Amino acid sequence: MKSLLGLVTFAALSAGLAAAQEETVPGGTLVNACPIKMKNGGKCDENGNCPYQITLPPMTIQLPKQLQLLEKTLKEVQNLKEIVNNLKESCQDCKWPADETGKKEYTEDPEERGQGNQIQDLQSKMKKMSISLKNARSQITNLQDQIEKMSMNNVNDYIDEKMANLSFNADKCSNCQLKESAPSIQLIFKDCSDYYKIGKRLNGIYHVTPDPKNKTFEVFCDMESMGGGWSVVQRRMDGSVSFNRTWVEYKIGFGNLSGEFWLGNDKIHLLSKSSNMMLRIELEDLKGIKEYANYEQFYVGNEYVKYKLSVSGYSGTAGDALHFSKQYNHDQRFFTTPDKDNDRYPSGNCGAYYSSGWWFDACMSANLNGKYYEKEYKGVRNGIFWGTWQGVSEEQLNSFRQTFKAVRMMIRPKDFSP
Ligand SMILES: [Ca+2]
Repeated sequence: MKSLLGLVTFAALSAGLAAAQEETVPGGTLVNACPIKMKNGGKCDENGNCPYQITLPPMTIQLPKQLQLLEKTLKEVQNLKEIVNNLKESCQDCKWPADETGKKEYTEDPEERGQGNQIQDLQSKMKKMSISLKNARSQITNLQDQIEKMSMNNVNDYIDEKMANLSFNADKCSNCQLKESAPSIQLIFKDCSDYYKIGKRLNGIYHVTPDPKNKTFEVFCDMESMGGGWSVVQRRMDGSVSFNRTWVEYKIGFGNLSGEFWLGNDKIHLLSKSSNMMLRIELEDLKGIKEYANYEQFYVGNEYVKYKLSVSGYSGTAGDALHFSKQYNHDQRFFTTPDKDNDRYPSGNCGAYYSSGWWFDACMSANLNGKYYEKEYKGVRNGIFWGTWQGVSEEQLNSFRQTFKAVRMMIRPKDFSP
């Protein structure tokens, strides 16, 4: 009974295998398709029932076509897994765009949480940066306001100062021509020519402010000679004032504006800086001969450049003694006083030798601040000197020295027209 069952089972299995083989190998011939061997496998019992042994050949099971898809799918799944892993890895390194508005929603995924933290850090940094930017912007605005206020204050101060100056002048000159002859109100009087422009025609002392950043000071104005409007910077007329002075005295000025004086290097600097100035030098010798020298351009630097002289564009009758020769040239020379040697004479101080403060070369062809002699003199030529004056070149060592009764230096804007 058992053997029969076994046979039936075998037959079914065999048939199934054959069917499967037939199906997977269409059109193929199956030679010895199933070489199954069955034989007696031991001793038989009393009833004659013998054990059977079945030998099966190595088995290859062909699966249905559809099952192939499984493998494909598996591969695809594997690939997908790899891609996802790669994506995850690359996403950990990736940088999120710094966008304030693009807020990311956070999940419980630890990896995503890590990325979320990074974004949070970035966002807080962005926030801080934008706050400090805003602060900087408001600070800049404040500063701008302050600058505007400051400049406005300066202008106001300046106007106040001018108004005070004006009213001071108006009070002082209640009898002068200011009120009746002022065709227009002018706040700034940089030099004498500005007073001339408002109708001032009297010689005298006026207050000028060539540089609003510096103080107003007095200057003697010649409103009558050569068209007027002249600011006088030096005058010699009677020898009442010594010009043998120190650096500081020449710096601030000395003498009497109504008589003999040196206006002061600081003031001369400011006046010559305020406009393009021309210089006029007038000389009168003991015989009463009058000559003049005009220079189209005149400028004196400040104390830091030792009041360096720039002078050019000569015309006149007295000769160009300031540019006498290559050897004697006062243009582009520094100011020297007996106590401050800025000259080009290496063996000594020209100012000390000639008792004067002047733009000495090594040493001079002109010196309008020399000693005032009332008559011709002998010896060291330390008197007022103008090297191109008639007769000077014929002077012998022991002959009398030429000198001057009156000298003055005055300046006026080059573009001034009376
Ligand atoms: Ca020297």
